[in-house]
Amino acid sequence: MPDTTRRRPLGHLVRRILPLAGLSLLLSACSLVRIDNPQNAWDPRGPIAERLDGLFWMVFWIAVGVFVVVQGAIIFAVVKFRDRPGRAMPKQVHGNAKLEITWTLIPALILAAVAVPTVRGVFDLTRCDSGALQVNITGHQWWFEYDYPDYGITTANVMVIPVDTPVCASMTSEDVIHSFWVPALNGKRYLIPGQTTVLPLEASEAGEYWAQCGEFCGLSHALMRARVVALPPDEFDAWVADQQTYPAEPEPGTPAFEGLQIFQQRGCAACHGVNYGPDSEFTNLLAPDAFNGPELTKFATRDVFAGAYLPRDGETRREALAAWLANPPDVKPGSFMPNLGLTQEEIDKLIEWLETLK
Ligand code: HEC
Ligand SMILES: [Cu+2]
Repeated sequence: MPDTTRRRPLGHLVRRILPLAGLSLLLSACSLVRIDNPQNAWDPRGPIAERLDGLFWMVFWIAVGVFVVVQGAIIFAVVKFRDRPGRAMPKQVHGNAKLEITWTLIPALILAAVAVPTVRGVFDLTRCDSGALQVNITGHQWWFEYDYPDYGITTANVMVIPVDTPVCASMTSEDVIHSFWVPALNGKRYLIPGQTTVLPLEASEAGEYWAQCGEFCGLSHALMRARVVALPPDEFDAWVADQQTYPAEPEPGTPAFEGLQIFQQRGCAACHGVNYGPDSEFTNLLAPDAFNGPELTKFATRDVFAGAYLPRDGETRREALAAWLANPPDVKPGSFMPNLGLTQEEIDKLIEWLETLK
């Protein structure tokens, strides 16, 4: 007979503790205390996202209640009716119509109660107020374009909105299905070629909100990011006024001027629009609709580019631009901006010029 009274070996203890320690580590990783994650869906910053968040927590606490009651009943039954020597079979309830109707009805009522605010929310959260600021969003592999039809502004990557103002995004895609997701402001919604979907957004605090394409859309899907910047109304008006101006033309003989010439000679203008205004001696360089890249007229006013992926952490804007112009598909796999085989000198001049576009 083995001696069962001897102390348990240390290995046994470790085997028991390790999974528990692992589990608590895992749980702390998704801890609610850590809300500095910029794409945290539990950190609403506007009335629409707050409503979603409220729905989530309502369902969560109802589920917690159900869990506690059901698990409690199971544990109670397991302990109370456990098999013991000499114990008779407990009373059986199978076929008890009253009981079965009760425990079918209770979950049905709970689900109905959850359904009312949920279904109402589903419709409300995809409908715009009539007075909302209109922004048209077009998805491209792999960046978002924003048009403000009321202001005649076209921009990319950074969507600027006024704080405390309902915004209505009308969205479509030029290529494949994308999805626009700003967790702090609303849930995600598809951008579908040939269709228009609608996503209301509203920020109640000024700030920068991170967004991400939420639908796998090809090689650089994970690098298809965006920023939503919410500004106080006066700063928003100033932004609009600034975006409506044309950039200053570069002085002939400067590196920036040569950069503009390289832009024209190297075929960049086939994909990118740059507009110096109707009175400019430079031709209006607006790109054709087909296969277009981001509008560059106000490029230097955007602090992130290439789908809000650049500059990367620890990289200056110039370093990021140099890496991008040298070999875009190397920076963003599959990028539809080709490697144009630019020399370092051309890249430097192009950067000088690009930074005048404000
Ligand atoms: C065949 C089309 C095409 C050509 C030619 C092209 N680009 Fe691009 N460019 C793109 C596309 C598409 C993107 C967006 C890529 C992404 O973010 O995935 C882009 C992005 C950029 C960006 C970042 C803009 C932003 O706001 O995100 C800059 C700057 C840029 N291109 C400059 C140039 C310059 C300078 C040239 C010429 C040397 C050039 N491009 C030639 C298609 C093109
Ligand atoms: Cu996408």
